[in-house]
Amino acid sequence: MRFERLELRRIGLELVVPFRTSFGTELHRDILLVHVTTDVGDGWGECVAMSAPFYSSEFVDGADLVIRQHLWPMLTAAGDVRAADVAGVLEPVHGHPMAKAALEMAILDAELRAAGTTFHELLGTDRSTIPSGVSVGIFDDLDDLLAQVQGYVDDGYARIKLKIEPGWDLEPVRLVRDLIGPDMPLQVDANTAYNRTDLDHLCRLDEYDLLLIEQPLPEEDLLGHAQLAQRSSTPVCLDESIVSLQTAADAIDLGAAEIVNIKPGRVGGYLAARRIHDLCLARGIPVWCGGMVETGIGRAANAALATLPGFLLPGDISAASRFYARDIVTDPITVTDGTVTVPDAPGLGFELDHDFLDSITTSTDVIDA
Ligand code: OSB
Ligand code: MG
Repeated sequence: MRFERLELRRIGLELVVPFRTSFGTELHRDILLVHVTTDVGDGWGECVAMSAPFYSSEFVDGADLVIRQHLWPMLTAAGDVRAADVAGVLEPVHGHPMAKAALEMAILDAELRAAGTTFHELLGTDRSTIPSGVSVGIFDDLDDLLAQVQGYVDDGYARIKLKIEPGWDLEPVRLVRDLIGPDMPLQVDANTAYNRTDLDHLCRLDEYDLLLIEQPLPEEDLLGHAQLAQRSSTPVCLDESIVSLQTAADAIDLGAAEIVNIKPGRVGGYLAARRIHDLCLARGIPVWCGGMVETGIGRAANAALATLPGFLLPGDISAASRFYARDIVTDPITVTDGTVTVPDAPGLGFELDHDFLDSITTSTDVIDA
């Protein structure tokens, strides 16, 4: 396909409750949407970079800039490009996987819509539902945490993930385990908040029968994660450390990743995410789909991705209402009996609610090819 124009759209959305992790608290989201117009039609992508570089080095203003100044000019100079070519064309740019992923998404959406194909058809899968997990933030107060968790249990989620950090780990996990009972799947996510001197402490989580512990140590510390995996009966899962197929392969070989959280934005796109899935499936490493508090654009694509056979654990693909009072799509994700229905519309599987989108747009920039 040939590119005609790029629209960079920034939107503002409030979260229904503050989302606190070990790296910060979010209340207001400033999201970059990428809208590509081509000779075969148009498509949308969502950039998952957050406002500040606290989860990873990317942030939304930086992604916006690298797309304008570097990525889009490279794509338009490449001429006839298909979604499968995008990662290769952009390969000379180091890093910036979330910015690259957003562009690839929009091009993939355009390509699939033009062909009348759904994303799950492209992936070759036919599951119509996937299990839905919910990610629960850190609270000032244990009672507030328990009330939130109880609400999500009532909503029917298939598993609970608790954010932890030093000072907010054993006690909240014990109380939540008591609340939800022994059979409800429970896992924790530290977003790199610990270090190698904490391994004994982290092993004390073993008694709560967790599905996994996600990214307790810094993203570069594969060896530390391997040491924890040796000592702990709780499976070690990596999120931030997995930035490419290569790091996934190395982490698995080192024994640092017994489970992998796949986030398309973190690895440069949905097609790279698929390849990491394929590798993990071949190596017998279970994967699940992570979340980046996406709108209905990203969540639709995540739900389709999670139909691949290696996605053996519930993902962070919660209902739109978990984070947003109103989504930007006409058919927001809902959770029924702990599952999400996989979108079945051509493209990545969403239709935009243009009136609402326009009402929350904070800036629009159009760049011709
Ligand atoms: O570490 O999984 C994470 C959200 C933003 C940044 C990092 C993470 C998260 C989540 C997923 O926990 C929340 C969601 O999108 O449902
Ligand atoms: Mg995580």
